[in-house]
Amino acid sequence: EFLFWKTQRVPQFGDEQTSLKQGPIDAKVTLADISKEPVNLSRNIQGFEWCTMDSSNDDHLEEIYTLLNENYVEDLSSMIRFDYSKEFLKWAISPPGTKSDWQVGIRAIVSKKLVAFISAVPLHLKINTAEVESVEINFLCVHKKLRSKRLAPVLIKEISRRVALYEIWQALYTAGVVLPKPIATARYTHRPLNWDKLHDVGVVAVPEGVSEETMKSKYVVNKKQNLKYVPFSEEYYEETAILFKQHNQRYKLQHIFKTKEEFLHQFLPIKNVLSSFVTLNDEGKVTDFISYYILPFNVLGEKHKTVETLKVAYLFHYCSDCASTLDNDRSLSARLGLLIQDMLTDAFYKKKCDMFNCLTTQDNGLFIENENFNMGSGFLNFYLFNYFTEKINGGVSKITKD
Ligand code: YNC
Ligand code: MG
Repeated sequence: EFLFWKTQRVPQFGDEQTSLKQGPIDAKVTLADISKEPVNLSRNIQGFEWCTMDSSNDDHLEEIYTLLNENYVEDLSSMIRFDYSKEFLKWAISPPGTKSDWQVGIRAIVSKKLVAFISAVPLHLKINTAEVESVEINFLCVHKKLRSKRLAPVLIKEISRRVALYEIWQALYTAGVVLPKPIATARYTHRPLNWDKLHDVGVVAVPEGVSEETMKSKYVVNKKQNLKYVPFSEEYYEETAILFKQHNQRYKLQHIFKTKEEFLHQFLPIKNVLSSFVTLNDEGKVTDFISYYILPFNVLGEKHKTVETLKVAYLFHYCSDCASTLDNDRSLSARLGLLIQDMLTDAFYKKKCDMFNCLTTQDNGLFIENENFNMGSGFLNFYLFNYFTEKINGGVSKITKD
């Protein structure tokens, strides 16, 4: 059990409470301890070599896209698989401060085919009251034909080494699988938008004794938005950043944005990737910010020849001036309800999304039931590398684009 993870600086299952409440698991490791040579690959596989990818190079981006498109995460029944678009990948793996050697690949030496990938991006985390300079690890992928050869541990060790060379010792990552040892666990919830199409593909079912018509009418999406929106743009940066900071104080695990450049990279709208809006009051002051990203899915298998892709919207970050005090759940709940309904409208009618997903993170518990989001079968576990903290139940506002 966990032969690899047992050797890593992560909290282990069964470890009893230590006197340490929060902090690095190993604070003594220094640059001098880090190898300047890449991790040995030939013990696991012959005929392959390390490479460094660059998502701003179109050929590299195409290769990463193809690897993930054919081999990345599938749902449990292998019915649908993520089809991250190239624009999405570029946005996700190259925020400001990205290092040129943090997009790591493995290639076949002869054919040069890319067969594995892992990436790191810089991340300022706030965990309770502590600010922790870290990275986020994502898009770990091994080609289906090279599974079970312990390449995942090799990729993880190599990215750890390349991150450590910049004297960064902490990381955040999320996974559907349970590993030692989650600091928080969230659940996916799903709000059908295009119910007919989802029903055709088989991702929504009709409960016994309920008619299809009843199901369809339950998920009708308002045509008209409740509030007035403008797309988020640079002119709203100052006000939105202040609101964002204020709202996020509610959460124990937060992604913080230290520069304007970082904030704009995350939140400026990108066609077919990210939608983001602010609402303004009569004086033109920003009162709310809300965003969602779009992920296409491939429908797998022979059965669904007519529908090949699904477009799924994922709620991303938001903030509201209703969250300025701590005992204001009722007003925040009402405002979030309006904001979410409006995002469903935008996602369905303007962006042609088929489903709207959100996690049970942030303040999402305030609207999930009212707005007809259904609990899904998928969970997302949050992990910290080389950092100990007590379990965070609720109060997560870090979103990991998976
Ligand atoms: C996973 N998702 O337990 P033990 S999420 C971490 N994250 O180790 P092998 C994972 N570890 O149990 P395969 C993992 N999945 O012996 C498996 N493992 O200790 C562990 N899928 O390795 C597993 N992408 O190579 C076991 O397994 C060991 O050939 C087995 O490859 C696994 O991006 C994988 O789901 C996931 O491509 C690559 O199945 C493959 O099966 C695959 O024999 C489809 O590995 C795509 C998929 C994962 C998405 C993600 C976050 C990754 C986080 C990695 C951990 C980062 C740690 C921090 C490093 C930086 C430090 C600093 C500072
Ligand atoms: Mg393997």
